[in-house]
Amino acid sequence: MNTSRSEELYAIARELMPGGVNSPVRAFGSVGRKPLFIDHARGSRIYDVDGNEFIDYVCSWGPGILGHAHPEVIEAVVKASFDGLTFGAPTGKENRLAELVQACMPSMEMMRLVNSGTEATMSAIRAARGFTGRDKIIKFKGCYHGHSDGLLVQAGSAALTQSVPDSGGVPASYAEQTLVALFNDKDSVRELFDNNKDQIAAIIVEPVAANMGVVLPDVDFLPFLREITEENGSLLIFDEVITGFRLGTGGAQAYFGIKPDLTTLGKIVGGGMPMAVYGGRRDIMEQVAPLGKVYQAGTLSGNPIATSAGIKTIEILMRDPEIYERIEKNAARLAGAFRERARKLGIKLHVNQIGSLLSAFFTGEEVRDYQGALSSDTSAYADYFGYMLEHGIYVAPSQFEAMFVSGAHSDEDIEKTIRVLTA
Ligand code: KE4
Repeated sequence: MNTSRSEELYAIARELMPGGVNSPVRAFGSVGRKPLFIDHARGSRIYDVDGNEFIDYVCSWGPGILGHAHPEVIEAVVKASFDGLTFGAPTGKENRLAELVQACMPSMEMMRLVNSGTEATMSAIRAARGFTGRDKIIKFKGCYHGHSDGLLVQAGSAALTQSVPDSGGVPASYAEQTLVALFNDKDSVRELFDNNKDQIAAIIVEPVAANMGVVLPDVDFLPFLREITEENGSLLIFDEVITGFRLGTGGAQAYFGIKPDLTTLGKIVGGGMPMAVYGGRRDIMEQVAPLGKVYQAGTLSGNPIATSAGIKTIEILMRDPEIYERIEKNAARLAGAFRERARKLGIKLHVNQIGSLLSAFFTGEEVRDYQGALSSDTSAYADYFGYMLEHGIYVAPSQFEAMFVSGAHSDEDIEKTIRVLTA
């Protein structure tokens, strides 16, 4: 496969940006290859600068549930652009987006629009601390909530592959306020509450972990988190940056029937534009400036272009709920193809799939927690990545990311992918 133009651009990029990228996972470091530079994308396809075409299962890490450059979303963005890109003042579009989010997730009684998932989780935690007057938070090893200082502790996603789960530059005094439990391990959570009585402001959790690869919650895990936070006067924050509008328009909170105190959204809510949301109980959000003492602000928050993309995306998902049945069916077909591959090639694979999210772990162990995910053979994953790329299929360049199926993936795309997987 010719990648000469990507290599030229990469050489230039490395002089300009750390690792030649604007987000570490894009550097293809954990799959031992040079990154592909993308020229354009449409529907289920992505095209690199050398003209190579791929079926895309990264979907920009989740936003692309409708596929790339959906005509209605592009039209909404172009139309809004002619009216100005940003005003730094309120617009009716922010009301419309917030109303749509609230209609889909009634726990979002009041919310604030921001520009990234990192901003949303950072701000949600500040609101939780401001509301409870407590400093400590609990996160889970291998879960990733963006790169704010206090959350870069035992983080997932590319932090996991860079073997710097604890990032440089984060003062120990910040990290000390972040307690780390184990996903699906109730005792590890109980122990932290027992040893930090009345000091824990909140638990923040990905209700389906997707940054150590996709790891599903045990059936009683989320109800347990809901109960133990209520018992201890702490808040439960669902980080639904990935699961929000992914597991249905109601996200994981509807899927599992758990009402969190606060929720963070990103990715799909902005339809591919820089847009994220944090919100939840009114009594908590009323602590946020200018109403309350918890300060948070943003020049481009709720800007008319990102809100236009998010509004249109959510309207399409609400108008067309059969999308969810289709992408879940296709994800299940791909999960079956991975299992068939394991049988045919006699390799160890453990596949987790929920809705249109899935991960194939190169391990013989069941993957229901961080340790299980880490038991994966990342060099086998790298070989798989290269094999798929050579066959025109673009999957995550890391074992510890999710595979995303979009509404634009056709039966032909799925059948081709199955053929390649089971060849
Ligand atoms: P952003 O700041 O990247 O918009 O969102 C941070 C974030 C928060 N919460 C969850 C559950 C997330 O998955 C993320 C970001 N996800 C990663 C990929 N797993 C983004 C890709 C990247 O870092 O380049």
